Amino acid sequence: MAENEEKTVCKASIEMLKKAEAEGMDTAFQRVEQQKGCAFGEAGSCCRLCNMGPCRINPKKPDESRGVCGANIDTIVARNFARMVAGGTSAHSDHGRAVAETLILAAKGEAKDYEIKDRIKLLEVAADLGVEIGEREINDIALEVGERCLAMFGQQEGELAFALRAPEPRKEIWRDLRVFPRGIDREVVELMHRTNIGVDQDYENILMACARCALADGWGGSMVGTELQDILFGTPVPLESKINLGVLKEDEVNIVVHGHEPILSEMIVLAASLPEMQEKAKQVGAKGINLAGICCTANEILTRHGIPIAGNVLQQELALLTGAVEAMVVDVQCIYQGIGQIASCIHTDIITTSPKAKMPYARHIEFHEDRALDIAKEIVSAAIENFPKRGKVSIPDVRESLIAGFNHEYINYMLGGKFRASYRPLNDGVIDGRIRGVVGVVGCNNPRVTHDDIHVRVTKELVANGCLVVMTGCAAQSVAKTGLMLPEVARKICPQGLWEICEAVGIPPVLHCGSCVDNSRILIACTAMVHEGGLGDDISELPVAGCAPEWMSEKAISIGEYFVASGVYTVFGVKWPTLGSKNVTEFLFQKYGELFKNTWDFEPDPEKMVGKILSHIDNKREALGISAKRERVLFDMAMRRELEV
Ligand code: SF4
Ligand code: MSK
Repeated sequence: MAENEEKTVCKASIEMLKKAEAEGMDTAFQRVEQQKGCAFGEAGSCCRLCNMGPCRINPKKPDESRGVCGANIDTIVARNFARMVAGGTSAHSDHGRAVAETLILAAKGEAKDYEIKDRIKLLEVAADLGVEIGEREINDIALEVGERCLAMFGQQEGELAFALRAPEPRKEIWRDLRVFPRGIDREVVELMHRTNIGVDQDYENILMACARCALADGWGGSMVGTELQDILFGTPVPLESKINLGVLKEDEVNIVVHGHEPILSEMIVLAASLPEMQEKAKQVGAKGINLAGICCTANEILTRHGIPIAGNVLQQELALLTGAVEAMVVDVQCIYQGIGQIASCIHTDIITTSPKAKMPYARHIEFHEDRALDIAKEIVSAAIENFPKRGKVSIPDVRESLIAGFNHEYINYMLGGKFRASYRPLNDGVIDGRIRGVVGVVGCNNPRVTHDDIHVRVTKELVANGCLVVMTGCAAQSVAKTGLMLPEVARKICPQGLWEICEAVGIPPVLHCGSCVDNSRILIACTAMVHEGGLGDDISELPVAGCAPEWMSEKAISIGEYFVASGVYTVFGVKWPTLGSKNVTEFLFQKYGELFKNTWDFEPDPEKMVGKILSHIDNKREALGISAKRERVLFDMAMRRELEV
């Protein structure tokens, strides 16, 4: 059995894992050791799409067998990959749909607790969608924007409106390849249909449909989610907060919100701040109410309100083991069933809120937008009532500061100022070599690799080699825990050109850009770099890359797929789900390069991953005629120690 120090590099998590061991509690870190996996499943060569199966093809002898229906290994592997894309797209997009529905209710006055917080963004989105502005009331405009966005889900033909924001050459590629996304739901349904038994049996055709579906996520469902959340809850601006289990408080009622949709968490933030709720907490002996987040919902309320983060996805069970959480309030996605079992042994209430996501050992308080604040108050009250039932508490004294809340709008503003907002300084920094390239490091944690370790190593090496790093999701939280999201680290770790820019603008070299759906912000930022000029005519020409070093969710595959189809070279770590088929893997890793001008890649070793990203960026710089020869900075132990927190 692995030592706790091999399971995670996060000190707070190590402390909690020791506690779990001492108390005989089970977490993902232990369960992963019992689940050894299956070679066929890992290769993507196991099919259970119909009741004649399951059928398994040995990837070492792919020509020796076929499925009962005659499916070969290429078809099976491609179909499994496609279903991951469809699953990921559906999750992001259903989230986006919920936000569109809330905006419509708010605009009609039927969700009285929500209001339009960012009117400028509403007008910008309205203009992009061709919604008339004129002298109309703000709620009329919001209603039409919400309805137009909602209609994107059921759209049957034509081109998704937000995808029209992409650079012209990119749109031409999509049109030529016939992968321009039509409607969001249509692409998901079609991909699920194609991968039924006896439908699409041409792996290349399936993989092209994957691109179309994923584009409906990045430039559709996820973008609807991000844009409308900004309109409803405000576009984030940089603010300071704290992260790690040490943000929980021994003398306050701790409520942890976990999941993805800020429709719920925004109301919990409001309810917890009400004087009546604070007073209620005092009546049960607590000093107040302390709200913290886990996973992406944490990123949403961090970037809009500065609410601290208790941890990333692999810390959800560990947060409960502190014994200090009165309620963990969950909605959808990335919520481990294991939290229910832990909660059943302690005083914590797991409160499910979505009719789409119920779980054993949980209490269900269903959330409805038309009574949002009242329901949020009910949830906060339930947590307060739990406070006197607390047993022994042990909160790791580990927390770190971070600055979060960067996005396309703020980059524009911070570089160009209010009156000449522009990407010009960013593009100039890239062109003159002070910024070598821009890399998105995104995705989940996965207990199959040491928790947080690869995120941190990859990110440190990228910034040490002159790259500006933009992060989302749980990856962002891994790195924030090490203090890398503070402006003062720039001079310590970055080459001179990059730290000069960071200091001049007052930013860290690693920018926290939000949650999983906010990867759509990175698409917009890439498009803005193209439009600014000097770095080519298409996203594929930019010296940029993406990676997900510790990914686990289908959503990560969908994100990677839309990044690649949008022209961004993207490397994933841990394991790669198509290795059972040489043809499928080559299509994604090579043929996509001819078609989409950049490819997927797989590299579990963090140093090699950074090497691949840097050589890709340098090749792009050379193609643009802006290359400058430079040595790779390898991160040695002394440098690692210097940045230890
Ligand atoms: Fe087997 Fe074909 Fe059915 Fe898949 S679809 S389980 S390969 S018979
Ligand atoms: S929460 S999808 S574990 S990033 Fe978005 Fe984290 Fe991955 Fe879930």
